Amino acid sequence: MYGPDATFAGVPPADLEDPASFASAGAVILGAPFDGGTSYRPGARFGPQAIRLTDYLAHDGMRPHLALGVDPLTELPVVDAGDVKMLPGEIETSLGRLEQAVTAVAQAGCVPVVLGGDHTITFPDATGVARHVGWGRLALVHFDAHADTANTQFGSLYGHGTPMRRLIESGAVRGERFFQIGLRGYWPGPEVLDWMATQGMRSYEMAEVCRRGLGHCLDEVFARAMDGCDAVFLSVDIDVVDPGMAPGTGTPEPGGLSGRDLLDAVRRCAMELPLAGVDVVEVSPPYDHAEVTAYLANRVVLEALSGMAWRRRNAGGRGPTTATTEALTEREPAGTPGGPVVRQPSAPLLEGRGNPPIPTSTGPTPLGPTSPPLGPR
Ligand SMILES: [Mn+2]
Repeated sequence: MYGPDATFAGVPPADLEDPASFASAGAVILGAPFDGGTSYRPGARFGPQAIRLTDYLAHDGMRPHLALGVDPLTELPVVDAGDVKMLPGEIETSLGRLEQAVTAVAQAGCVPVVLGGDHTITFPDATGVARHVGWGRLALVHFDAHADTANTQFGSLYGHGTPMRRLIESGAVRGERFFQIGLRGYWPGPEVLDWMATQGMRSYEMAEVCRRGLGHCLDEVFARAMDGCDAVFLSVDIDVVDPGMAPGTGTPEPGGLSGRDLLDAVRRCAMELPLAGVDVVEVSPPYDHAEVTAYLANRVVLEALSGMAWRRRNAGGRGPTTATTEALTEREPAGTPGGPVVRQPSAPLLEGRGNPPIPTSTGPTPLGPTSPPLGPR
């Protein structure tokens, strides 16, 4: 909607008006250029453009993932349906259009990956996916510095501080299958926390994440997420990362995850859970420096897509599994017999590529103490 009409990493374009253009895609990128729900700094309307364009690699529609050994853009495959038209100042019309777009993509059997936009958009995003997966059958994993569970924001039901409350109230997502990771700071107050507890939400504040370890918290989330649910929506607010590593955002809260933490966590979510929808929100380019935040968001999208492609490859085309990475790792060789090679992310990078064995000889080293002097100094 703003700026050049480019697709994410150069993947083929699709048209929401023409379902055939995305029918065979595994994931469809959608832009949600909306910041009418921000409570402080605006600018997230430029997020989709920045997430699509910020890259030092060619926009060639290929991104072979080193650790996972998949190219999600060609394997899933991924297409980009452009931006949904979201008008500044017309919040309900804008959210309605986005919900319609996400629903259409989900009902075509594709995973919508929505580039925000402020966090208001998760209400229509997860609602649209729940319409396809089943009302109350969609778990939600939410990375954020903020809970976004206020009842109203400046008196409005819609804004970036309220979407999680709207999703639980409507029943699209049940409170007890709503998992929040990375909360911190000075909001919300006791009344809202009481409401969250009543709904059965599980919210990991940063002090708990640091004490118990992010990996351990994720294990706990993964063990519960699929109980009574059929799929998961992943919502990533870039402000879950420390403002030192993600300064370009509207409501920065110091003391967050590292960029590395978030990329690993998103990858694990996509590898270990059957994702049915993703959004990456709150990138505000006017407040960014050296594109630090836009780069991170671009990579968050790629980690999610790569994890999904890995999961699909690991299942050997037999559909989603609910096994954990640990259980999957035990299955050696991984994948279906005769199926594609499945890389374990922590295996040595060049393993299995015909590299010669590491020499064990203890002969003289070329520059040891007995080597000739380098000459006059
Ligand atoms: Mn948020």
